[in-house]
Amino acid sequence: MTSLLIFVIVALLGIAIWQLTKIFDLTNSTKVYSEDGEYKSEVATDKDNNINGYLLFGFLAFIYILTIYCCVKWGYMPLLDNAASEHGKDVDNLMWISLGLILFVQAFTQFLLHYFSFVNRGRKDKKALYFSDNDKLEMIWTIIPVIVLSGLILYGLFTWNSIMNVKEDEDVIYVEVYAKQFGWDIRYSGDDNTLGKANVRFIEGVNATGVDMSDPNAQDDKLSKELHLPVGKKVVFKMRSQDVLHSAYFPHFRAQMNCVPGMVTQFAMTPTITTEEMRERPEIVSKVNKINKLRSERSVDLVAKGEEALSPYVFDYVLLCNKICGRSHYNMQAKIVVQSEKEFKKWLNGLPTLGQQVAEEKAPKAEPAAETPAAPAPDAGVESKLDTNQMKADSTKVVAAK
Ligand SMILES: [Cu+2]
Repeated sequence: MTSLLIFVIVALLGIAIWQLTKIFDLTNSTKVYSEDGEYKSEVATDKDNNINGYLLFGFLAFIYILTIYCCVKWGYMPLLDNAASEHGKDVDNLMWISLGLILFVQAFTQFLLHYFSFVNRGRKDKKALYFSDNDKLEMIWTIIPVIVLSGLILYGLFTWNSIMNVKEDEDVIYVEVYAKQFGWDIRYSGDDNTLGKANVRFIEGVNATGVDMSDPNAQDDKLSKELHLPVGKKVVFKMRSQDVLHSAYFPHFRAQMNCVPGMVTQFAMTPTITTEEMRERPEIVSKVNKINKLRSERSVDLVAKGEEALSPYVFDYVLLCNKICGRSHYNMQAKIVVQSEKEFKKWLNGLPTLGQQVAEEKAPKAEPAAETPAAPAPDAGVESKLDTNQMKADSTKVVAAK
């Protein structure tokens, strides 16, 4: 790779020097003599201009063909037509409209650029017209983009507002998404549908998200490593971060919100397709088959090397981190399960409440141990230790969920 790069650089340098000497020749004198002393003009003739004019059209055709080829070859995006949330369709529409507009403007302006360059190519009897400005033209190319862009921005703004607006009387459930290097903790608000207050100072043992256990609303809160959601029900996510800036990204639901240390951010959405339904969609089935074909090919090599074969891939919604937050950022993910409300309730009822978990942890053991240090969170490695400054900064702010 390095030798190829060096070769390319040397070749480009050579071309640059060759072009420079040509320019130098031109500026020295317009009369250039060939080796046998014959006069050779370096000024472009009508024939040269015609050739360049047609080459321009050739280049325009190349751009068009390349664009069409790319759209056909890579334009099929099964996941872009399968938004799994109510507002997802609006986001996708916005995306398609923007893409369509960009494609049209690109095709049209490129045509204008090449067409006028061709029509006004150099000719012996033609003299270039000089003019410093043209008000009419400038009005046209200012007003049209202003109208189009304003339309796009307003459309985006209204879409955003309708997504972000949660009415007071709406029937919603509150779920906390807690980010830390490098994993997610999910907290459900329990029967009272109210998340207990929380602060990073209260993190201890099973209380991995720092819930203030003196808050009555906190007792029935429930912690989980997986994010389960009932289909067709609006969920209001309250996002917090323990350490650095993270971003909760739900790609299949077209949702993303930053998790900022020291404050609570919010995003609301309604999942519309259960995990099971999504797995049965033909687009997803073919995608999964493709992945598994690659995996089985890869497994043959692995087995030959005496290693374990890869397990088959099954589609699942994922929650990812979309801010580069440290060394293991790439692996900061959690499984999302969208299920019927009945299944969801059954799953949620099976979880112990935080009040129970904390009481259990604090219950006197058979052997009274000397002061037990706080157990690290299940997935906390060296990375997850807060530095003292961060700790201080966080504890000065009262971080209250909801
Ligand atoms: Cu992260």
